[in-house]
Order: sequence, then structure tokens, then C-alpha cells
Amino acid sequence: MYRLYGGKPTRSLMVEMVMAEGGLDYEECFVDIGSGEEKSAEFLAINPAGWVPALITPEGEVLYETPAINLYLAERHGLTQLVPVPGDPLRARFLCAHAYLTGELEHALKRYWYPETFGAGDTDADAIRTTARRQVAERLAVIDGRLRARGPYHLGERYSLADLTLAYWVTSVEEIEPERRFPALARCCEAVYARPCLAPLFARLREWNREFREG
Ligand SMILES: N[C@@H](CCC(=O)N[C@@H](CS)C(=O)NCC(=O)O)C(=O)O
Repeated sequence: MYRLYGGKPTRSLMVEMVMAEGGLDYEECFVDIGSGEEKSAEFLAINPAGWVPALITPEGEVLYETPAINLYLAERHGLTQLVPVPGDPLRARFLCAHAYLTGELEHALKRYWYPETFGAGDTDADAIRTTARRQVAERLAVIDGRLRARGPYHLGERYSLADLTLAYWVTSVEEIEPERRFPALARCCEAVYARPCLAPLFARLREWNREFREG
């Protein structure tokens, strides 16, 4: 059985979404990031970076970094509907989309939510947040343009992990008004939210986001 470290209110939920897509079983191990448990010696022995999620496989292999965990699960369990296999003509488009979402969009989002961890003080934080908000919108606009040209999903008619990843992050930027500004992107996300295996998990994510916004 897999052991998934994370829980409310963290992106381990995105890994749970991949588990749900594949009908995979796992045991959830709550790590209380509110009290800094992710920096405890016990957890650092699992993930030296000191953050969640982390995954321990049934064989005892430890994985961390959400995109790596998700790709691992999809490939190990043959979830080819999520990740095109090598040789599939759509793999190139998938790799570009997934790297942009996890390397560019996600990092801009991190600066947007936690600007204080990127600067030297509150004044820096305000400037960093303003810049990050613009960068998030720029990245969403790029994705929207691609989906307008070749959607409705990143791979055209075919749903993939790239769409799941996009939809996951878009729930946290309502104030950027993606539905009004980025209609192709919003349409893609709506199709993901409607997937029966994901709907309850996205409901949970929206609830966490609401609690985060209300402090
Ligand atoms: N690059 C990592 C980032 C993980 C990350 O930032 N996790 C957050 C929760 S969503 C966390 O553990 N934050 C607590 C901390 O950084 O101390 C990934 O994508 O898995």
C-alpha cells in the first residue's frame, strides 16, 4: 500500500486526484504544516526539502515533488489516459504543457501566495506579490491562447494530467477572474471539475481555499 504524506491544506490533494483517476489505494499520513511538522527531524528523514507531499511506495521507495509523484503513479500503473507514453505523438505536447504548469505557473503562484518568503521585508512582499500576480495572469493568458488554438484540452480532444494540474491551480486564483478573462482555459477547467472521480476532491479543495482566503 502507498503511504501519502500531506493532508489538509496541501497539494497532496493533487496526488489524491491522480490516485482517484487510477483507482489506487493509499494510506494518508497527516503532516501538520500549521505546526511546522514538515521541518521535524522525523519528516526531514523522508523529504529533506521539508515539505509535502511525499509518497512511500509499497516497496519502500520514497518520492517527493508533486509532478514527479504524479508522473510516477501514472506511468507505473499504466494510466495512459493521463500521460501519453513515449512514442505517442501527443507526448511532446504533454511534456511542454506539464513543464510549463509545474515549472512556471506554479512558481509564480508560490510568489503570489507567499511573497514574504521571497523578499527581505513587508515592502518587498507587496512588490513581489504585485509582480507575481501579473506573472500568473501572463501565464494563464499563454495557456488560454494554446487552448483556444488547439483545445478544448491541452492535447486537443484528449484529457490528460496537464489539464488536471491546470484545474487544480486555477481554483486558487479566483480574484484574477479566469472565467471572464480566459474563457478557453475556464472551459478546460470546467470539464476537469465535472469528472465524477474528481468532483468530491475539488469540492474539498475549494473549501480549503475558502478557509485560506478568510485566514
Ligand atoms: N515543489 C514542491 C513544493 C511543495 C510545497 O510547497 N508544499 C507545501 C504544501 S502545498 C508545504 O509543504 N509547505 C510547507 C513548507 O514549505 O514548510 C512540490 O510541488 O511538491
